[in-house]
Amino acid sequence: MAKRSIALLAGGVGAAKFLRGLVRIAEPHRITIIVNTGDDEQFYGLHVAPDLDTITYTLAGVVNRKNGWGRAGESFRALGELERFYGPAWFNLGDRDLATHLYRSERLHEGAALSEVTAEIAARFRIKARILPMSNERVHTHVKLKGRPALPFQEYFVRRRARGSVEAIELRGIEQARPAPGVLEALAGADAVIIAPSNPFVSIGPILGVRGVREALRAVRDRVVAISPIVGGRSVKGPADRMLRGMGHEVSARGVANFYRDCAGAFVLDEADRRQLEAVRRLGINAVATDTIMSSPARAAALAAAALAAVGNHA
Ligand code: FO1
Repeated sequence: MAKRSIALLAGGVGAAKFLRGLVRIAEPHRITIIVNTGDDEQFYGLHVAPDLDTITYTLAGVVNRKNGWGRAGESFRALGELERFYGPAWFNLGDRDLATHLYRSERLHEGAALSEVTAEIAARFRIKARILPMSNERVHTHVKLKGRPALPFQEYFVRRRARGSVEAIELRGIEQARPAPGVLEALAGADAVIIAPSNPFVSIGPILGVRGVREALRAVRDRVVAISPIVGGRSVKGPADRMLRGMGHEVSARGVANFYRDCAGAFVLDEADRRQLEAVRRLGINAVATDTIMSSPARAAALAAAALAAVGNHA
């Protein structure tokens, strides 16, 4: 069991899967998870924070395992009633999940910061790891498709099923966003900083865009390891491959490593991409190959151990 302190930069489902492994080899109370909030959206007057909730529900063991998001054993009766007033729903908010959004929204309305509310929710779910939103200020990710105006992220991802050629990602509000309390301290003080195998543009990109975060990572670059979400030229899940292509990047593990080269000293790619090790090393990054497909918590734990070892931390 690693006694070291670990910071994880996280999006939603991929990062949560990775965490199921990380908590097997590292003490949860030594883990700080810095979570993307660019995907947050208002529905029915409620503040929904999908990535924060995916991480929380996964660590609490109450996530819907099939989807990777939302609650297990969920029902959708309230959503059915909401459709009476608002028309057909395209974003599936379950009855149990709604309780979290109601609580969060009420507390934000009272003036609490998102980081405070996130800690309260985590405590109610008896989570020992520290979960931090990247910022208490609102950042709203928009996706610009070819020939169309930019869409809010959830409209692109869920309503349009991530179809279309992505030209650019807009992180609205990013210039004003300050890191949430504890974010920069966690990065500076960690024995290892792991960039989860999440989408580099819409999951990790917003976190790196928050004032001071990229600089904080550069300062500890030797302790930062990123994990490729691209295997064999395709994303393991989601539209990362299409985004890389659409925005003119190489669609490969090397293409992702290049994106992180200034702030990550180490990079984990899949065995299937072993041939790219030398090319990544030529970017000045310590590259290692291992099995990155997290088909079970045990495999996710092995991946977490390989990532820690790449920055000199052994589980
Ligand atoms: N993803 C979907 O593909 N369809 C949904 O209806 C949906 C609802 C949803 C509700 C709450 C929540 O926390 C997440 C939800 N997600 C849904 C997942 C979410 O869109 C994405 O996983 C993240 O935003 C990307 O990390």
